[in-house]
Amino acid sequence: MLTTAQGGPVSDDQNSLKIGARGPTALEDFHFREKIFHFDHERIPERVVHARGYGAHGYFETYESLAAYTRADLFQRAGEKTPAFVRFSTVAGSKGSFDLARDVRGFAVKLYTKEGNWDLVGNNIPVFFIQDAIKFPDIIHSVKPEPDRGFPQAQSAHDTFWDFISLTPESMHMIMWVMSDRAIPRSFRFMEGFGVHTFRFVNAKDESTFVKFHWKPKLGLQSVAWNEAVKINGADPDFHRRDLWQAIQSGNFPEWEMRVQLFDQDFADSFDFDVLDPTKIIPEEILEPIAVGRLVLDRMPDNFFAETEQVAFMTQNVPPGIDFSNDPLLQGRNFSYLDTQLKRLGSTNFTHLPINAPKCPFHHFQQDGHMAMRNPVGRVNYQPNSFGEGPRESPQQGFRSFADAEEGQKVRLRAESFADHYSQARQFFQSQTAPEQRHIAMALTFELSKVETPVIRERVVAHLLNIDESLATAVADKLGIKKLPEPADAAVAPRDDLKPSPALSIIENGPDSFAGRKLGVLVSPGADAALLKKLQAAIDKEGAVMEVVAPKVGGVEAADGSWIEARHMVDGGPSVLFDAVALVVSEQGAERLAGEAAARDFVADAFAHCKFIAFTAEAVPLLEKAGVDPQADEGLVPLGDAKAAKAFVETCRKLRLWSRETAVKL
Ligand code: HDE
Repeated sequence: MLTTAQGGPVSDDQNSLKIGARGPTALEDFHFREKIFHFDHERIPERVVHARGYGAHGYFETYESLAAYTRADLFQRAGEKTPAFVRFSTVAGSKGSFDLARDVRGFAVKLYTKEGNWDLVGNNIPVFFIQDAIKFPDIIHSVKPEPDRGFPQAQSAHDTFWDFISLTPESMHMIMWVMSDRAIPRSFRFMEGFGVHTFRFVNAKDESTFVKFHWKPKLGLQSVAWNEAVKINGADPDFHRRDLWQAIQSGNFPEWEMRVQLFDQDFADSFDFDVLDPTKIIPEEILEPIAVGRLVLDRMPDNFFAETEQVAFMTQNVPPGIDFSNDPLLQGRNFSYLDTQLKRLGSTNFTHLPINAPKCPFHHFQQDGHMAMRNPVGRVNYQPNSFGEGPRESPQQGFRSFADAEEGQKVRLRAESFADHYSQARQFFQSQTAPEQRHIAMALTFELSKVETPVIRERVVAHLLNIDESLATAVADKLGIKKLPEPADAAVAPRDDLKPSPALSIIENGPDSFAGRKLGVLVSPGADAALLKKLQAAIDKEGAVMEVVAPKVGGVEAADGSWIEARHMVDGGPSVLFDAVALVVSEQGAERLAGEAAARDFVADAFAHCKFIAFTAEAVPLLEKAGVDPQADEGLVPLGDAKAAKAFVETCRKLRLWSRETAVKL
C-alpha cells in the first residue's frame, strides 16, 4: 500500500485536494505538500571534482600474508576476502556530463576491513598536475567552465586551463599522460589504477616500508581514438557506465590485481627523484611491482543515489598498518576529503549511511548532530568513567602513527629535490609506440587549437621543447607557429639518460585477447543466419560479446526464413560503440544500406578508427560506397570459408590495426 513518509495510507495519488473540481488547491493537502516538499530537496551538491562517477560492489582477496611489511589486518591471511566498493569518475565535468571526456579517471576504492575502512582514493594515472595541495583550487578552477561564460563543460581545451598549465612547469609530466590515450579509456574495466602517492606499510614491530599501490586490469589496457571518443559522447553519453553495468549484470565480473612497489629509505635516497613528489613515478622496470591480491567487482548498487552518490571516500581513512608519507599533496588531501563530505552530505553523521559505515564492530562517543541514527546507549558518553561502561582505547591494537623523526624550520618552500619537471615527461613520451606518440601530438594540437590567446599556445610549445623536439615541432607546425619559441627556462636541465619504460605504453601491453570486448554485426534482410551463429560461437568462446545492428528495430528475416533479433537499429548503433565490426548482409541489403548515411558511417568510421572489419562477399558494394577498399589492408577480413569466423575473432585480439592510421590520417 502506498503511504506517506509518516506511514499514513494514501487513497489518491493522482489528484491534489481541491475546493471543487476546478477550484483552488487546499493547503490542507498534507500528502501533496509532503510529496512536493521532498521532491524540491532531492538534490545534494555534486562533488566539486569527480562529480560524474559510477560505482560497484565487490571484494578484495589477499594472495599471501604481508605480515612482514604491514600489520594491516586485511593483508594478514592468504585468501582473506574484504568487502569493497569502488567508484570510477571523470574529474572536470559535472554530474550530467558525458563519459568520454579527455580527462583523468578517478579510481576510488573503499575496503571495509575488520579494523576499519581503508580508502585508497586513486586515479588511472600515476602522477598529478601539482606538487602541493595549496595549488589544487587553482588547477581545478582553471579546468572547470570559465566563470564569466559558464563553459566549456568537461573540457580542458580552453584558454584558462592551458594558461595555468603553461605557467606551471611541474604539470608537464601529467600533461603527457592526459594528452595520451590514457585519458580516453575504452572502459573502466580496461584501465590501470594508482594510489599515486608514496604511502607506508608499518608492521607489528613498528617498522616502516614505503609502498606505492597499483591496480592492473585482468583484461589488459585499452583506449579509444579521439575522433571516436567525440562520436561516442553523442551516441552514448553513458558509454562507460553502461559498459560496467552490462559486464557485471551478465556475470563478467571485472577484476584488477593489486601490485605494490615496496622500498626502503636507502632505495628512496638512491632513486633519481624524490619519492615524496607526486609528479614522479618509480618505473616498473626499476622496481618491480609485486602482486598481493585481486579486486573483483560483482554487484551493482541497489540504488545509485544511496550508494554511488553518497559514498564518501577519504584519504585519511587508513587502518592500523598503513600510514602516510610526507607527500605535500597527500597531506593536503587528508584535510580536504573530510571537509568536503560535510558540505556534500550535510551532516557530520555521514558515517551513519550504510555505504560509509564500517562493516566491523565500532564504538565511540560521538553523538547527536543532524540525522543522528546511532547514538551511544546508556548513561555514560565519556571516558574515563567510574561506571565501567563504554569502550576504551587499545594501545596495542589501535592505530599508531609511524614515529618518524621530524624537525625543521617552519617555511613555505618547495624542496629542491622536486625541481626536475621535464625528465620524466620526456621518458613517458619516449616510452610510447609511434601511434601513441602521434596521438599525444594530435591531442595537444586539438586542445591548443581551442585556445584563443596565441601567447599561451607558444608558451606550451616552449615547454614541449624541453620534453621532445619532434613533439614540439609537430605541434608547432599544426598550430601554424612559424618560428619556434626558445625552450622554457628549466629549473633543472631535462635529463637524457632515463631509459624508456615499456610498461608505460598501452599498445605494448595489449591483452592479446578479445575477451570483454564487443563485436557489432551489421545485418540486412536475407542475411546468412548460419554464419551469424558461427560468429556468435567464436565470440562466446573468446569471452566477448556480440551485438546485432539492423536497418529496423527488432531485427530482420534471414535468408533461411529464421528471425535475427537485433539490439540496435543502424542510426542508434554506430560502429564507435564496438571494438570490431562484421558486415553480414545480402546483396540487396548491401545495396539498400549503401544508400543510408548511417550505414556508410558505420563502415567508414570502423575503418578510420583502425578496427578490424569482417565482411561477406555481398557486402563489398557497401564497403566501396563507404569509401573503403575491401583489400586495403589485412584488417579487412572476408568471411569466405567455414573457418573464417573463428579466424576473424583471433585477428581481433590485436584490438586495432594501428598501421592503418597513417593511411587514414586519423
Ligand atoms: Fe581528490 N578530491 N583531491 N584527488 N579525488 C575529491 O572529495 C583533492 C587528488 C580523487 O569517487 C573531493 O569526496 C585535493 C589526487 C578521486 O567520491 C575533494 C587534491 C588524486 C576522487 C578532493 C586532490 C585524487 C576525489 C571531491 C590535491 C589521485 C573521487 C569530492 C591535494 C590520487 C572520489 C570528494 C569519489 C575527490 C580534493 C588531488 C583522486 C574536494 C585537495 C592526487 C578518485 O575532497
